[in-house]
Amino acid sequence: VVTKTDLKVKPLSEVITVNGEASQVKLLEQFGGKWDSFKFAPIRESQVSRAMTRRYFSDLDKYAESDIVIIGAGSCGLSTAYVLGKARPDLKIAIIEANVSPGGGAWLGGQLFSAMILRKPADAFLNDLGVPFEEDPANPSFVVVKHAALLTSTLLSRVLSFPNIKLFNATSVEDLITRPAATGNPQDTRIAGVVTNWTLVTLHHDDQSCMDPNTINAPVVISTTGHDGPFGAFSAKRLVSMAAVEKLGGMRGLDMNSAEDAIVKNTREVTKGLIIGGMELSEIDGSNRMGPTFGAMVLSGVKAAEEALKVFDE
Ligand code: AHZ
Repeated sequence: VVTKTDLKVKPLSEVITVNGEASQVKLLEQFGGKWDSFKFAPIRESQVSRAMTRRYFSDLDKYAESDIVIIGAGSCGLSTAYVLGKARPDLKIAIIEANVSPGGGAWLGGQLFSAMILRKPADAFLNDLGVPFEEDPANPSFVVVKHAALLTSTLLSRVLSFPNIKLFNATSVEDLITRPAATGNPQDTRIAGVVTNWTLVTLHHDDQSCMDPNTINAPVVISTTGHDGPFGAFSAKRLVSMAAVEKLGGMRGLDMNSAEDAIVKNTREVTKGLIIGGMELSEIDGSNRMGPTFGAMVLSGVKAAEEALKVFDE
């Protein structure tokens, strides 16, 4: 812990240990002990506004026609984006996340606990991503990441670094864009994109007059909005209300063994143009929940990416 007194009597470089990080040492060489003459480069406020808004609106313009839209940036949606970003740098991929903070339920391992459990063979995903984990000698069937936030923050930073992926957070998918089937059968309806709005607007449709949404067209939409709840299972429920799916299976009780296998194996194109993965799928299929084990979420992301790539590899 660095105290004010320490800083007065010693140069920063002597007080802070930096675990041998060269870049940090250089920062200390650059700034350490020179705070009296410290000054940021000058700025005008409007430059900040323009730098942000120009980029945001240019992204809205660019991604209005996307190749893939991922709904939800939880553990499944982010894993899907990671695999797609690595496999196909040529595709334009938009992620729409209702929350300000992406990550869904993956900032904790479960309840209020920090460690995250992933059943094997999901350790292969961690190795690919470069996230360290421990083996648990008493429990050889799973591995442990010391803090769920380590997995989530690493996934996020990798996903956000891909130049072909744009995350629109604080933005909700309010509806799906549809194209009628030649058969006239609603179950053959094709999904052709998403209807979006800023989440704060979405939350106020009941007490404000009409605030029309925005749209993104895409030949492939991947929905990973989690199980039912205030925000969850969005596309699953919408498919039922538009008669593209007859009725929801409804998520069943907790059974780790059957739940994780089922979610990974059944991650698929549920309706033409719409792949569903992660816990949202349990609402379609009536499969069990698994509780706080995340192997199925990351591997459902791998399967969702594989399903999506079939469309572009054809
Ligand atoms: O904010 C939601 C969350 O970040 C987002 N989302 C939901 N509806 C949306 C909408 N538009 C945009 N209409 C939306 N975003 O989707 C994300 C879902 O993340 P999640 O962590 O809830 O779902 P997941 O399937 O990736 O992971 C599930 C983790 C669970 S739940 C569970 C159990 O209950 O047994 N076990 C596990 C491992």
